[in-house]
Amino acid sequence: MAQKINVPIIWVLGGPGSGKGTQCDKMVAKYGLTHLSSGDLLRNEVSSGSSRGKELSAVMERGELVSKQIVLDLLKEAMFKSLPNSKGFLIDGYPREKEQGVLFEQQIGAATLVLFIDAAEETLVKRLLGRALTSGRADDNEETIKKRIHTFNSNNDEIVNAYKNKLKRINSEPAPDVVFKEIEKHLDPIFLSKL
Ligand code: UP5
Ligand code: MG
Repeated sequence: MAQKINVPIIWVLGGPGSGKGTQCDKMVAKYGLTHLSSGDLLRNEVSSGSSRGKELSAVMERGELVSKQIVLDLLKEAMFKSLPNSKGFLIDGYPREKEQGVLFEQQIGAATLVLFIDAAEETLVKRLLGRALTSGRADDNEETIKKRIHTFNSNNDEIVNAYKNKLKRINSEPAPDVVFKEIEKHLDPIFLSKL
């Protein structure tokens, strides 16, 4: 790939319902970053009605992971499209397995920082069941939530271990504004230090 990403790339990891999207919205508001949610990119593909979208929706409703190359291609396309105007990227919900991280860094660029938004399993379930009342997401039901958590638990330790040098664990049990204060400690030095 000829083009290079010359702005910071932040991966935002965390279990389903941990608050990745909530915290990314806050980071966008404060730092003006480009937020790309892997799940949203996949849901857009599903709502396009394409035949690929139909396959994706079945996998997502089982709480499993879609093929690595599909997610990577969607991310790559979205990143290079917004690159001319971007101060930095928030890659939300990615990587979800170690190999996805390896491919991303080979094909797109190195992650500057990895944020792990962390909350207990009971908290994840409670939040997602709350969100289910209004989200309209096909995977916000008790059975799929269990499977999503299982998929997350099967892969996350390996990712945390592989990226421990640049990973910051953020306790996501408190209220969103309190969680964000923790995140600011890591992002201010990257984005507000050009004095
Ligand atoms: N909430 C948030 N923070 C709170 C706080 N601190 N205190 C109290 N409440 C809080 O938050 C969830 C709910 O909790 C909201 O109601 C919020 O108000 C409240 P949200 O910010 O939406 O959490 P988030 O972590 O973004 O949860 P999400 O459901 O989006 O996480 P998932 O990881 O499950 O979903 P995603 O969209 O990333 O992926 C969906 C599916 O896509 C996957 O299951 C998988 O099938 C597929 N996928 C792949 O296959 N490969 C990929 O690479 C990516 C996705
Ligand atoms: Mg989300």
